[in-house]
Amino acid sequence: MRYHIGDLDHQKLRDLYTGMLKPRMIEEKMLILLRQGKISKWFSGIGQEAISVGVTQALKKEEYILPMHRNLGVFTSRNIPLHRLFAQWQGKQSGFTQGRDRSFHFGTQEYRIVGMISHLGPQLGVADGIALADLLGRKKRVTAVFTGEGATSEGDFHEALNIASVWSLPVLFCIENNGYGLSTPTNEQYNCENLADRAKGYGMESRIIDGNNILEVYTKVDELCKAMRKRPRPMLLEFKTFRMRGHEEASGTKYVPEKLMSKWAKQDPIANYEAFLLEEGVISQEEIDNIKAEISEEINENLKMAFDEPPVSFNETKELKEVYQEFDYQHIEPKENSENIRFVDAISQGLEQSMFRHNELIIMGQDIADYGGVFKITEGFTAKFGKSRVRNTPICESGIVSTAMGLSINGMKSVVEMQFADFVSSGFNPIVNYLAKVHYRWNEKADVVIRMPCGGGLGAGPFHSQTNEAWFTKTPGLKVVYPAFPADAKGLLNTAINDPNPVLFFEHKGLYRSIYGDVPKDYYTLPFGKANLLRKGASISIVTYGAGVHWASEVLEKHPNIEADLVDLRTLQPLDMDTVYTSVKKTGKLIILQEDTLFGGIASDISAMVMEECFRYLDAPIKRVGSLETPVPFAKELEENYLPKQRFESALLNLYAY
Ligand SMILES: Cc1ncc(C[n+]2csc(CCOP(=O)(O)OP(=O)(O)O)c2C)c(N)n1
Ligand SMILES: [Mg+2]
Repeated sequence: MRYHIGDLDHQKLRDLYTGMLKPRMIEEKMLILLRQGKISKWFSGIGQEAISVGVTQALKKEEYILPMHRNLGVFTSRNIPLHRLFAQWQGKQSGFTQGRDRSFHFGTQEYRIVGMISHLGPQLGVADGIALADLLGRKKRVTAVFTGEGATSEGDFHEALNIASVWSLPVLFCIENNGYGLSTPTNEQYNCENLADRAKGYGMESRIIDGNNILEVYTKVDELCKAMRKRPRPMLLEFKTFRMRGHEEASGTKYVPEKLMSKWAKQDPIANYEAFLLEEGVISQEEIDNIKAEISEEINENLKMAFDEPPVSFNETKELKEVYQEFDYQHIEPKENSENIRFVDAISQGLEQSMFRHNELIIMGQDIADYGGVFKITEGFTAKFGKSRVRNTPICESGIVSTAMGLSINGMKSVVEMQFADFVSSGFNPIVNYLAKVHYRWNEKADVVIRMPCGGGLGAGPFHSQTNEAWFTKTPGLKVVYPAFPADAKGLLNTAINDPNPVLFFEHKGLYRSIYGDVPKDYYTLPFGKANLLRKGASISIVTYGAGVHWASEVLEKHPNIEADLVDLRTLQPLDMDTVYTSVKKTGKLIILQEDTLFGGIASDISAMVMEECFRYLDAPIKRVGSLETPVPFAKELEENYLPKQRFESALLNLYAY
């Protein structure tokens, strides 16, 4: 291995050595503990330390870094107290997730580290968002993100690189090519010579770096970071290295040819560098021994602290509470001066007034800039807020939701417009795994609103008509809003944007231009978790939301003799069950109407909860009405019969007569 000192002084040369030694010695200790059954899983980065340490030391401490599962050297280079790391691995309170997540699955704002989720790929888009926030804030900072070569096969990798290139984001994409993804060798993973070559296809620069040579890693990354801070742009780095141990310790390395192993063993980043430093007289054997003794003592002391800490205790209230970031709702009363506008205008107005109110808010979506979005909700916005805050995105929902997550981590708010709610399936993973879980895991907020133009009745077929709220009401950590009237839509959207938690905001397309209402002109907010009792009647309770509210109202107009409570839920998470219980206790009969197919929808849960809470008040079985258990059909005749409106009318009459 050839080392070029360049203009690095002795202190720096020694820092790089100590920097690599620490994670190596921690790992060696962990392997012993693993054999003694004192810790569980371990993902080893032995042999790859030069990458984590070289990259982290080249960054400034205020610059974010997003490591993966083999990057212990990132954490140690940011000087995290070791007892906290050990406590994290043991699931203890003084770790970073209070026992809620394992190993390196955590982040810490204090050390500007954003840890991975198991799904690997979303990490890359999160780096885009962090870098975008820095870019918009003119901070002249670089964000570094790691991936293994295996995870470069994920769509998220391609989406993140493309976004970074199109938006000139200063992201250092670091591929650690260690020869294997679990048991899969590189030739079964991709079919090009160097992964760095892919950069050309995204219109970005790249470098191939010897990942086992600490001086090469540090000097090249340092030079590139300086250039990227000056002229923001992404960079793809392929570090050639090798995974010297099993994917995780227990799985072994049987499938790795011995020749390959011994070839790479000779290129150990620490042994070679140590020999070089000794030869150059930069360090003496005595100094090395002292450094090792110091690190060893630090490890042992900190391990003792972690082992001495008692296991975490369970407190149900606390567990449930910390799924969400606390939100101090500020009620801003609607003023008198209203105008009669459409549902679509009310959303546009809420969005516009929120943009004026929050300088840190940006909107992202397909065709939303000058074109104004397919439903024209952001028409005219670029003239008012500029294209840096109203951003057209490439077609890559997963990458953009991850970017929104990164913006939030770096202090911004965002609204992401799904062109149609159906397309959220392409961004599903970061929503349910990253945004939803991040507060519970490491106390970080996901200040993101995802706007969801949804619903049927427009002859738009199976891929432009779904109302998929049940995909999200199922997942703890998300809030789900589903207004039925223009004034509610505006006030609830404003609240969604103020709320630091991730909110799925459903907007029924069928209501956009058909429903008018008086909407206060000025900015105002409405609280989540408060249903609206639209009509009062003593004999039956109708609970619904979205388009269902209008269908139920029409049916009630047709049958003025039916004395019904009509409850518009308005938000599904949080869900106002008190209003439902109060109504059912009064009427003794409940019918729940949802537009979604019936099975597994929210109507079923409401029914179950009412059964548990109000059984002795019920005079009849609870009735649920929803769409047919088929995809949403296109032809008018089929769709009319798919949707539950007609079935609702007969079900209501039946239950009323029960
Ligand atoms: C979406 C997803 N699919 C599969 C896995 C299981 N898995 C975890 S790590 C891994 C291999 C990753 O290989 P690579 O990206 O090369 O990283 P390395 O472990 O070599 O550092 C696999 C298959 C996962 N965590 N997430
Ligand atoms: Mg790999």
